Amino acid sequence: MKKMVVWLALLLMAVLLTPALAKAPVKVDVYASQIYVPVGSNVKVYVKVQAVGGEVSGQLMVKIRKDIIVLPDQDYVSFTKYINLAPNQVETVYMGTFVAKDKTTDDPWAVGSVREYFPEVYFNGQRIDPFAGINPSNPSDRPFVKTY
Ligand SMILES: [Ca+2]
Repeated sequence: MKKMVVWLALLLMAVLLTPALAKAPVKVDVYASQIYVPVGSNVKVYVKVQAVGGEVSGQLMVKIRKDIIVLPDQDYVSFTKYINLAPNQVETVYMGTFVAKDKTTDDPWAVGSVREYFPEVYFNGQRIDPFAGINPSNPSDRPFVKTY
C-alpha cells in the first residue's frame, strides 16, 4: 500500500528595509498564513523576504512554539538561515520542516493541551513580527498551524 506523506507549508512574508532607510534596523510588513493539517504532518516553513532600499544581509530565524492552553507556551523547534539580498531582491527562503505531532484543540478548558503551533520571526536577533495588522499574541489572529 502506498503511504502518503503530506507536505504543507507555512508561508510568512517580510519586507526588510536597509538600515539607512529604517528608523529601527528592520521594518516588516508581513502577510502570514493559518493552516490546518492532519496530525503528524510535516510542515515546511518558508519566509518570503524582500530587500527594500538597498542590500540587506543577516540572520533570519523562525522559532516554532506551542501555544499551551492555560500553562506557559513552549519552544518547539527553531530554524536559522543566513540571507544576503541585493536591492529589491525577493526570495522565498526555505527555513526547515517540523512535524505537527500534537492534536490541537480550541477547548479553553483543556489545560496543558496544545492550541496551535505558531511562529516567531527574528532578523539579526530582533523580533520582526508583529506582522502588519496582526496581533501576535492573539491565537486566532496570528499565523498558526492547527491539526485535526
Ligand atoms: Ca498559551
